[in-house]
Parts: sequence; structure tokens; C-alpha cells
Amino acid sequence: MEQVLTRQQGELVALERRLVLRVRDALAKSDGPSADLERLASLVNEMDELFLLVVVGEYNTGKSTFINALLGDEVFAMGDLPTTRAISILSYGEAGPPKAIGENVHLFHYPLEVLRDLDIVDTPGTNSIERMEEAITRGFVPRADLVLFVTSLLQPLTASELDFLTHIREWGKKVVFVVNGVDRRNSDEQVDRVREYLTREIATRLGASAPTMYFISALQALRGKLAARKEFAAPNSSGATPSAAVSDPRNEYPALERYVLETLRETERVRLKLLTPLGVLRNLLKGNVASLDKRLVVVHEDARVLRSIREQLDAYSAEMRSDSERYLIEVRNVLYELEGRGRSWFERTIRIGNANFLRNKDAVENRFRAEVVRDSPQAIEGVVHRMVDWTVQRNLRLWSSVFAELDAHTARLRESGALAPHGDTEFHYNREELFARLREPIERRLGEFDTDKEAREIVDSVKEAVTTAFGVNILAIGLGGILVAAFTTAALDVTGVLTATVFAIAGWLIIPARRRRLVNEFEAKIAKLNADLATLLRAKFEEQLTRYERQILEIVAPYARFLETEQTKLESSLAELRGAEQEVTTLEQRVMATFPEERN
Ligand SMILES: Nc1nc2c(ncn2[C@@H]2O[C@H](COP(=O)(O)OP(=O)(O)O)[C@@H](O)[C@H]2O)c(=O)[nH]1
Ligand SMILES: [Mg+2]
Repeated sequence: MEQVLTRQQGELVALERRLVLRVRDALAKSDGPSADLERLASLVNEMDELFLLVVVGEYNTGKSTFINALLGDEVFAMGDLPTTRAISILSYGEAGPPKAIGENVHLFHYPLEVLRDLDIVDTPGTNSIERMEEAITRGFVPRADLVLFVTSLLQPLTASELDFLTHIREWGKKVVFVVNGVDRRNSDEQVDRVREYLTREIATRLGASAPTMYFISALQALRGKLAARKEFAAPNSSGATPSAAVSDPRNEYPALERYVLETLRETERVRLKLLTPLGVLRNLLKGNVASLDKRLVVVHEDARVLRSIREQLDAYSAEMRSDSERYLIEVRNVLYELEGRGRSWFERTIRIGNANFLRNKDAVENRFRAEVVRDSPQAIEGVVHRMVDWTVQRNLRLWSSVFAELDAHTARLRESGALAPHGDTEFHYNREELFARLREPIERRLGEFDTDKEAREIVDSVKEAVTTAFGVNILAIGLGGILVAAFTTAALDVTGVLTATVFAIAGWLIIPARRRRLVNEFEAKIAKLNADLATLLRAKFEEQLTRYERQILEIVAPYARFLETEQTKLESSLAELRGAEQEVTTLEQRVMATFPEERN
């Protein structure tokens, strides 16, 4: 049976070791805290070490006295001052002066049988004014396989003790409560009341039902043993019964000693030893899952902001596209009126009586300009200018609202602590940097935004396009000038048809038919001009809109990529850690099933 258990123990240790390494790798990959990584690295070694029975409690509760009682010797200094600044590890061996091993750790030896199986650790008292001592003890807690928590009958469970117990429980440690100083009781009822009180408080405040609890007098026990020793060394030297103190029926020291010397030498020790790494893993995993979860929330928040910026951009573009149509309608109306004027001009002008006038190209052109073209080019130019101004203004507004959104988001994150300067992990660092990168160009652009210059650039490009489209090669000053030239081409065509020869040969006979054809041609020209202008303006507008969209997307894109990578990384790390948590539970159950708890 023993062999089977040993083999099973070996198997479980191997599984645990593999799990510890797996968690260590997962934490390293997810930029886990270096303290956690160090803890896991030492955990691997500690698994091979002896069982650690760690005695904790506030100073002066009798920790050192209790250990001395176990040894039946005064190995540790007992006193009223919180002087035990170091952790004292007691191992099996010849007694002698302690050795300092590492910072704040002293190694003692004593030839007590039980020490072959376990090391006993005396810790500096918590709650002394020396915060250092408490920190040393707290740091040692994760290593414990079992914690003996010593409190005093006269002051059971102070606020700071509760705080310390919470810390111990976070590491999943089994705690045995030792209430010391029963010799100082006023009555037996006092002991019963304290037991009831502690059982209740431990259950409600720490969630541990039926705690293991021993009411002892370490001092009586120690004195008894020392006296027995003396008696052994010099029999019949005194008539007093040395075991009188130990025979106090309310002193449960003998039961506690049995627990340490006997129970702990059996499967209980193996069980607890196997549970220790699992408790440590569970605690580290819990903390890291929580912090990754928090990071994931931040990443989701950020992604939401980017999505909202993209949505704003989409809404802006859609709205701009549909709103821009109204400028095209204005252009069409100008041309429509021009067409109307042109039609009646042809009616009035293309007549036999005007033959002389019609032969004068310059005169026709001038009159056509004065009576048909009129201010249409200026009107169209005005529409184009207004359209451009509107586009530029709206774009500026989009940038401002994107900026405001980012700003509000940063403020929210800062408030929630997600951007706190103490967050010195790579995650926060990258994030801050990207935020700065994201804001900087927007801020700069808002500062430099020159509406006039933007508008001028757009009008220039429209001008260039009109020049190419209508084949008017003029280095004109304004868009209007180019349009005048374009319209006049229409008039020139009119005069081109009405040559002198036509009048001479066909005379008045063909005039009405000619006129009709001219009007038709003119209408077709205007329709084409309208279509060309609309296409042109749409294209220019679309070009502009696309440029604006690209400008914003270019700024947002690296950030979006970062978030995407970060999210994938976080999610896979979380899955990994959650899987490990599952594994901890499975192993815990196996340990409990293989080495069941002994009820005493
Ligand atoms: N009356 C009484 N005094 C005790 C008992 N245990 C320890 N003391 C005294 O309390 C003081 C502090 O004990 P010590 O073991 O040094 O406490 P530690 O600081 O927790 O290690 C010493 O003077 C001990 O003699 C006890 O059970 N009864
Ligand atoms: Mg002490």
C-alpha cells in the first residue's frame, strides 16, 4: 500500500511540475509580473524540499515558546520584544549556533525525530511597528505547506490578524489555529466562549468552516518538559510533579503535539505537500486572469472607439455624398436657365433680316455672351466654391469630432486607472505610445488647417479638369473665365454653320430648318456640358472625400492593428491560463482522492 501511494505521489509531483512549468511559460508570454515568474521558478525547487510547517502570528503570542516546547529545549529566544527579525528554519541535525542562509533567513538544527520529515519555521511577528518583519513573513507564506496560526486567548483575532489570515488563505494554505495562553484564563467558560467566537468569526470572515483549533499553554508545556528533563537528569531531587502543568485538562498542547509529531508524519503531510504548489498556482492564476481580463476590457474599449471613429467616417461620407447632389442641382439650374435664354436668342437672332449681323463673327460672339452666357460662369463658379468650402468645413468638423472622441476616451481611461503611470508593463507602454501617435497628427492637422488653401487647391484642380474636358487652352485667371470660353465655343459653332454661302444659296428657305437644328444642337451641347460638369464635379468631390477618408484611416490603422494583435494575444493567454486553472482543479481532486484528509 505504501509503495502504491509513493508511486502515485511521484506521478502527481511530476504532473504538478509540468503544470508549474506550463503556467510559467504562459505567464512569461503574457508579460506576467516578474515577481510571479520568480515565485514559480522557486516553486519548482521547493517541490523537492522538505515539508514546511510555518508558525506565524503577531509578536508575543508565544510562537517561539511553542516551538521550544515541541523540542523540550530553549532553542529559540523568547521575550517580550519583537526582536526575531529573521525567518528561522529548524532542520534535523546536531544543535549548534544558527547559520545565516540568504537575507533574513537563519538555519537552526536540532536532533528531534520529526525534523527528519519536516522543517519547522519560526517567523518574525506580524503587526510589530517594524513593517519590515511583517513583509518578511508575508513573503514566506507561499512556501508553507501548513500554517500554524498562533493567537492569544486574551486577544483572539485582532483586525491585523484577520488581514494576515486573508493573505494566507489567498495562497490556499491549510491553517491550524493555536490559541495560546489558556493558563491565563479566568474561567473555563472563557475558553469555551473564545472557541465559539473564533469558530464563528473564522467561518463568516474567512469562509472556513470547522477550523482545526487547539487551545494550549505553550509556557506550561515547555516548563513541564524542562522540569521532566531535569528530573530525568537528577531523579528524586524534588517532590513536585513536573507534569502538573501539562495535566491541566484545558491545555490541548498534547493533542497539538500529537498532530505535529504523528499525523503530520503520515499521509496528511503528503497531501498538504502536494496541495501547496496547486494553491500557489491557483492564486497566481487568479491574479493574472483578472489582470488579463482587465486588459482585455481596455482593448475592447479602445476597439470600440476606433469602430466609432470608422462609423463616424462612414456616416460622414454617406451624408457628404448625398448632400453634394444639391450643388449639382444648382449647377443644372444655372445651365437650364442658360439654355432657355439660348433658345429664345436663336429664335430672335437667326433670321434673314439679321444676315449681315450673323456674318460678323465677333458681333455674334459678343451678343451671345451678353444675352445668353451672362453671369452663368460666375454662378457656376460660385456653386463650385460653395461646394468646396462646404466639403472642407465638414471635413474640419469631422477631424474635430474624432479628436474630441479620442480625448474623451483617454480621459475616461485615465480616470479608470487603465492609463495609470504605474502600469509599467509593456502593454501600457505600447498603448500610451500609440495613443500619443494617434493624437499627435490629429492635433497637428487641426492646428494647421487652412480652409482657404484647401479650397484653393480644390478649385484649381476643378479648373484644370474643365480646361482638359472642354479643350479650352487658356491660362485663365478664374474658373468663370474658362467657362465663358467654353460657352462661347458653342456660339462660335453657331456662326460657323451660318456661313455667307448658306445665306446666298438657300436664303430664307432654309432658315427655319437651320434654326431648329441649331437649337437642337445647342440643347444637346448644354446637356452634354451639364453631364460633363456633373461627372467632373462628382469625380473631384469623390477624390477629395477619399483623400479625407484615407487621411483618417492612415492614422487609425496602426492602432487598429495593435489592438487586433493585442486582443489575439490576450485571448490566447487567457485561454491558456484558464486551461491551467482547470488542470489545477483536476489535480487537486486527484490529490484529495488519493490522500484523503484524516478527521481527528
Ligand atoms: N502565561 C503565558 N505566557 C506565555 C505563553 N507562551 C508564551 N508566553 C510568554 O509570552 C512571551 C512571548 O513569547 P514568545 O514565544 O517569545 O512569543 P513570540 O513573539 O510569538 O515568539 C514570553 O515572555 C513567554 O514567556 C503561555 O502559554 N502562557
Ligand atoms: Mg518569537
